[in-house]
Amino acid sequence: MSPANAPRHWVRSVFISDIHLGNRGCNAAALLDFLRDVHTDTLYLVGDVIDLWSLRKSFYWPQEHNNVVRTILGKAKHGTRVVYVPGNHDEDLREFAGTVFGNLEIVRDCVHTTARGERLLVLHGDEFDSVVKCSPWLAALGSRAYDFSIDMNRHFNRVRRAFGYDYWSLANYLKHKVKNAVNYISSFEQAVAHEVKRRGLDGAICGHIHRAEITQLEGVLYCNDGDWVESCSALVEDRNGRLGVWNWLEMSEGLRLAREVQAAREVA
Ligand SMILES: [Mn+2]
Repeated sequence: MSPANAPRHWVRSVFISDIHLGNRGCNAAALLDFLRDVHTDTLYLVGDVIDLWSLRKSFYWPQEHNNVVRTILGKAKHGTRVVYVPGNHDEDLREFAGTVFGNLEIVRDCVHTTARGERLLVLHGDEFDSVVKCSPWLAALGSRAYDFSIDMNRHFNRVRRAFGYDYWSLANYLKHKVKNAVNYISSFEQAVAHEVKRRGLDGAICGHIHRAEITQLEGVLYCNDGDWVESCSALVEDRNGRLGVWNWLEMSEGLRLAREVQAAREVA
């Protein structure tokens, strides 16, 4: 017999990103429900966990957002390895890459090895904004132009920030240019695939564009763990190394219905 509040899912790894704590759009309630229901050996926070840009504009920090932080730290305290890969909205934390606090470590990016032995690059994805902006002519120029453009993007955004401009955000751009979204998403995916091949890995797991997906392209695995603003999705690796996108709003609704059916059977 397990207690009623025990996690219902025991998995090997969980990847979540684009939580945007401190922003009114964050769906903290759904994330808390997910975190309580899922036990994982390793929890990867794949960037934009805390929305520092939004906090700087107007301070917003309700109790639920605090509870998310406390729940994650609580998991770390109880044995979950937590790996934090900062994104562009929590870019300030990139300075602390290499820091380890008990079970919590901050890294710029890292390689996750699945139970099946696939080596996957874990990174937020804003690194590719410049490539996506410049595509398709960049793709024609080839590999070195890609790498150069990624480097330039980092400097470009540092200068923009110094002058008080917002970071150019691919996710926001896509929302306002829905017509071209398909082209932009595919050039983002291509840029990720390029980086995976450059590093000699099997695939990548990223966030940033708020669109959960698992797909194979150019011979590598592309995974995106979605977001907790709209889709409320996570990328989950089960005990056997199988990866899946969990859409928590659908799953938790499904669980609730299953419990109701079970309860009705018990009454009948
Ligand atoms: Mn981002």
